Amino acid sequence: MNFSNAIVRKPGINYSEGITTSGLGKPDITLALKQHEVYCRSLEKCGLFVEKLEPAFSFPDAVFVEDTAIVTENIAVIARPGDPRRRGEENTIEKALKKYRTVVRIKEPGTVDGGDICQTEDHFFIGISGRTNHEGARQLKSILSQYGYSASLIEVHHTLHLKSGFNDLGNNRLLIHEQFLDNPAIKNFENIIVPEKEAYAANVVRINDHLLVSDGFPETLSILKQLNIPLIVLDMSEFRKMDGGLSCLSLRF
Ligand code: CIR
Repeated sequence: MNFSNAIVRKPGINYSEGITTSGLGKPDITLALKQHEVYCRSLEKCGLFVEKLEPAFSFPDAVFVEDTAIVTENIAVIARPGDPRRRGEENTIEKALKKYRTVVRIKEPGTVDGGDICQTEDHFFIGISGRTNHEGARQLKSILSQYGYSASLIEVHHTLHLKSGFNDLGNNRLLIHEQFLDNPAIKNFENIIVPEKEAYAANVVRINDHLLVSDGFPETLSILKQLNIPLIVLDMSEFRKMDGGLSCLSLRF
């Protein structure tokens, strides 16, 4: 998969009022803005044109744009956030995506968060989680199949989203939490397991020739160094405080 564009959204001044279970304390907005800026520059380094949306002040979690849509080569699917506090964010992203793709929507009673969707080439893994329900997954699978993509469902029990613990590394490799290892849907992949104490580090983002990796997880870093993919290591401290990871800060297509 080759990407040329990204959409991101700057964190707003009320960013710390978003949803969190992390127990890591209140994020520092000045530092979050700096980390976001470095993140955007890294996307540019990977060859992407980065469109930066202004904060959406009614939605403190709106910086996590990944959750609002699933963008493929031919179609953008506007998600329907699983947490009612985030519902409405998807409308603000629809406007931005319409410039690039035809858009279709996930409809009630379906719910889908983009963080539950992991693409590997022409296949999509759809996490069934506290945010994405079976009806949302059914609708998404049906839309994707009309555009030539296959999909399989993966139950997510221990994390917020599928991609909190399950990510594509390219070349038929996945970086996963151990909980997913026995899943028959991934038996044909080379599965690299993230050490339990570094669980957060499983959320990596493959962009063209690079891999974005979170700073502060030395065991995972040394595993990833062996893959011979140029790594970009980023400090994510202020996004982790709000349960966010590297992938959720952008839509890439
Ligand atoms: C939420 O709970 O929805 C946000 N505070 C974090 C969303 C993180 N999104 C992602 O990992 N894709």
